[in-house]
Amino acid sequence: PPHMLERVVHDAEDPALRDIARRTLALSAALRTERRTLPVEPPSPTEDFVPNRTIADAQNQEVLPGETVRGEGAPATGDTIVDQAYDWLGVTFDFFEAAYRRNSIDAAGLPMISTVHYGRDYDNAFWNGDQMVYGDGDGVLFNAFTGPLDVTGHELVHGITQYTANLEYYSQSGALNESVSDVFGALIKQWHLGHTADQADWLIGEGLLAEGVNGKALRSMKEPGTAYDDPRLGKDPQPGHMDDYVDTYRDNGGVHINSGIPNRAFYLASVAIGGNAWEKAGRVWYDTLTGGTIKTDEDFAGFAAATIAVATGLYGADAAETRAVQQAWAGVGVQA
Ligand code: ASN
Ligand code: ZN
Repeated sequence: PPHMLERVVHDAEDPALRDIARRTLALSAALRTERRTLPVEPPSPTEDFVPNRTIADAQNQEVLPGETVRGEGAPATGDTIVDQAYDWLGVTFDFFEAAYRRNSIDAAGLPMISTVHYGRDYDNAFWNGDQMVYGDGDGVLFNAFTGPLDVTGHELVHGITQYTANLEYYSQSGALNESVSDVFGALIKQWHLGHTADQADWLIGEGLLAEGVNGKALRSMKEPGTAYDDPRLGKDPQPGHMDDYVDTYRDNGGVHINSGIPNRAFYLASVAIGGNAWEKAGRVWYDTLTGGTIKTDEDFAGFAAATIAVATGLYGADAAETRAVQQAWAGVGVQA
């Protein structure tokens, strides 16, 4: 014990013995310091994740991936479509690192590939299982699909879903697949703009509709069904409540239609919780998507129950956050 060594240091006749005691005391003091400082050291590495982007040009053909025109770290090309695709992939990558410490699509730094100038007057963007693809739009109904940040976010999140919950792209699980792409697409935009849930517009694809089209965006998470109403496009077909659920064989069983219901549930939970939506509601949805507890053919009720279980684990059963998630699902008519 130290107090005995202390006595030896002061009282021992033999100078060699005093010296040994002094050194033993010094060593044990050093060890006590070590033991005290070890647990406060950060438990996990804090290395920065590094994106790996490739932008390819299909040169108005429907070919994939096309010619590589910009790789990671390469300077801007001067083609605003190419450079926009590159920049929005960077913001999307940074969002997942900053908000959820996820390293790219597969959480292991998967290279991100986007093909632009796909087809001629091509009015869509998609994830094909391996990469993102963007049309230039026809300029009459749609502008270029590389324009809105949340469209890039939406397509990349199809990749994240593929590597995690792998929600089947049909019926309710397909609408959930569509919805989580909209949820994180919206959150990426909110994070980039520094908008709280209250400040956000909750629109998907704002700026995508060409001039002269009667509408404000592709979808509205706040008010599904109100994004556009144009003679050429028709009216936004999204419901925001189970009472208006659309039973159809089209669109893989209405995956882009009934996604309005879980979209609105996320919006309701976010505004009820308040603050930055990516922090709490987003964390609940992210952990639900990636946590391995939902089935590939999960329905709305099962997904809702999973979000409530995640919120309960994060915040507690009686927490305001958990009640907000429960009430959000009840608000769109989903019985969890
Ligand atoms: N833009 C659509 C989507 O990402 C394309 C599609 O339906 N495959 O869902
Ligand atoms: Zn989609």
